[in-house]
Amino acid sequence: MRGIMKNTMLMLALLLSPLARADILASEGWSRATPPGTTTAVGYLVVTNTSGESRSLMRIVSPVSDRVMIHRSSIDHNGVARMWPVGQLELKPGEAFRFDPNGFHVMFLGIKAPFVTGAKVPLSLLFEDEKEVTVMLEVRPLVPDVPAAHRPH
Ligand SMILES: [Cu+2]
Repeated sequence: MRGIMKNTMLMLALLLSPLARADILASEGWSRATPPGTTTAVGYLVVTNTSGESRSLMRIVSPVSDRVMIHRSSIDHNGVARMWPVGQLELKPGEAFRFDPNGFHVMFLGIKAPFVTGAKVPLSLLFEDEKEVTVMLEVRPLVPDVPAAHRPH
């Protein structure tokens, strides 16, 4: 039984390996714990295109959320933080694209359970040709400096 399990796992790994693009690296993934009753959450990470060609990030999915979007936030001329959805994202050759609290973020809409400090949240980046890169976001404590743009819509 053990051997069969091992073989199955190995086969699964082989089947999945074409999806794990070596030329796209996702790292430094993190998120914030969510306050009670909140159905939205944010995620940050760095996506590096180590290939010699541009790569298009088409969409992002996660089993923990109904929908995941790419959002961009900035401060308008009145000093008000705003955010808006971004469609696909093009990563230039060699580019390290950074999602961080001052620019682009991953927006979870409709999370199925609160994000708890210390938990790991899986995120899958879907590139053109259905190439997929999965990263785990580490949930950090909710701190008061969360920009206004990240309050529930
Ligand atoms: Cu957002």
